[in-house]
Formats: sequence, structure tokens, C-alpha cells
Amino acid sequence: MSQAAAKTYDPNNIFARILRGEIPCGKVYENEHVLAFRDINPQAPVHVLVIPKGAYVDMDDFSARASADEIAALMRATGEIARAEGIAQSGYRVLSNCGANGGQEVPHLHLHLVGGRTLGRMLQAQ
Ligand code: DGP
Repeated sequence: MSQAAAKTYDPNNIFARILRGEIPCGKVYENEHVLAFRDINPQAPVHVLVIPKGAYVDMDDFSARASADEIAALMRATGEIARAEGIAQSGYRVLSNCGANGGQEVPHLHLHLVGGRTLGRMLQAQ
């Protein structure tokens, strides 16, 4: 069906270190497959990073290699966190930057869950 993503995971990226407990984070949620914590540079009143515990570089890697349980867990957790943060009714944005054109800085898959204010257009004008 899909090409296997051949991406090398850097085990010393900052989110891997957070997962190992080497660096603190403002944890908001954790279960078997998922950790979520507040972004260090929040772009809105609510800005949570939702990450799989598995070693996945980005959305391309995750969508190719993750188990159905891991994929479901990430989605379920994101919705649950949005409800817990009180932004489900007012609305929010979920996005994941992937690779160079996506502007990804940290090479461990993360979903940005952003809300608590009107977010405007999805992409800035060029
Ligand atoms: P991206 O550009 O999509 O790779 O976003 C990376 C995000 O990670 C960015 O919004 C800032 C956040 N971030 C980077 N380092 C840390 C950290 O050490 N702790 C936390 N909580 N967030 C971080």
C-alpha cells in the first residue's frame, strides 16, 4: 500500500529526552501510547503538544509504521485533551509540521493543539 518511510530517528531529540524524563515538561496528559505537554513557546492561550511515545520522526513515518492502536490513541488523546482544556466548544486547530517544507523543528512527531482565541487563517500569506 505505502512505501515504508526510511527515516532515521534521532534518540537525542528534545522530545525523546522529555519522554525519558531527562528534561521537565508541563505534562497535561499521559497514557500507554501518548504524552502531551504545554508548548514552551505558546502561540495561543492553549498550546499543547501531543506526541506518540514511540520513536516516529514525523507524520510520514508515523502513518507508515505506527500500529492502529498507536494511531487511534493519538487521535483519541487529542480530542480528550481539547475537551479537558475547555476549547472543544469554542474550536481549535490541530496541525503537524512535517519535514523541511512543513517547517518541522523537532524530529519527533508532534501534533500542535492550539485554541483559546480566534486563530485566523491557516497559512500566512507569502
Ligand atoms: P515544530 O516547529 O512543529 O517542530 O514545533 C516544535 C515546537 O516544540 C515549538 O512550538 C516549540 C516546542 N518546543 C521546543 N523545545 C521544547 C521544549 O524543550 N519543551 C517544550 N515544552 N516545548 C518545546
